[in-house]
Amino acid sequence: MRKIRILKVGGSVITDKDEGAFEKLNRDALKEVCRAISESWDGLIVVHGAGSFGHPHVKKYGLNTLGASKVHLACLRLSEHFCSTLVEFGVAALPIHPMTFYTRTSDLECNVEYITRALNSGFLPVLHGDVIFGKDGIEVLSGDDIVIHLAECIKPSRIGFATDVDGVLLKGKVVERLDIETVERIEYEGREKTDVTGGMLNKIRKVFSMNHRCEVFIFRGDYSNLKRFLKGEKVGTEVVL
Ligand code: IP8
Repeated sequence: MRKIRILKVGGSVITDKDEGAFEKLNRDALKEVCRAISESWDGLIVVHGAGSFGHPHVKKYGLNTLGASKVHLACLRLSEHFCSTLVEFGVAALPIHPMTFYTRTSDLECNVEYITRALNSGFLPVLHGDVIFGKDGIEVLSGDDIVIHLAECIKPSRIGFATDVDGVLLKGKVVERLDIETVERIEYEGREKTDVTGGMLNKIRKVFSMNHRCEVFIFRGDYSNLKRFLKGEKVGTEVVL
């Protein structure tokens, strides 16, 4: 059976997320990401974050219907940038927008069959962080949650999280193999004493909560690291499940 891989490209890789940035694309980084993907995308699913095309909008507009509309449209603009850059590199990118694809009643629900069909037809499915109809109204669905959900349904052989740091850092050094004991130590020592940020800790917790077992890597999303991940090599921090 063909091996499936899921790659999450953090919003901080392809957009400028600095304080005050509003819909600022990091065009050069996006091109490098798409160039790496174009060289090995068989059985690949891409999920990208919203970066400065989503988070500042939620803050500014809120999540009432008009706010959600504006947030969703900004997410669509980033998806359009991502997918059209992939197409420029010869990749048959198929944008899938969570607002019209996912809902949450108690759990997340979507038509997973559609994604496997897209893969089997030779498309590269591209999903992204978005707003969705949730349990009690509109809610934000992060790209990380999409990755975990798809992993449980589609059972990939490896998952990569391309971020703006070299991996999980402890005392300034990249942790090569991150097991649950190390995570518990980080939590025990308190994250103010480590350089593991709240966002990273959250991501790690989500990965460890997954039932599906596969290779998971967290690494800086530059061209050479992405190539290594897509070639099946070890890169950055390996999360040992
Ligand atoms: O950047 C967040 O997705 P993420 C989506 O993957 C919105 O966390 C709308 C802020």
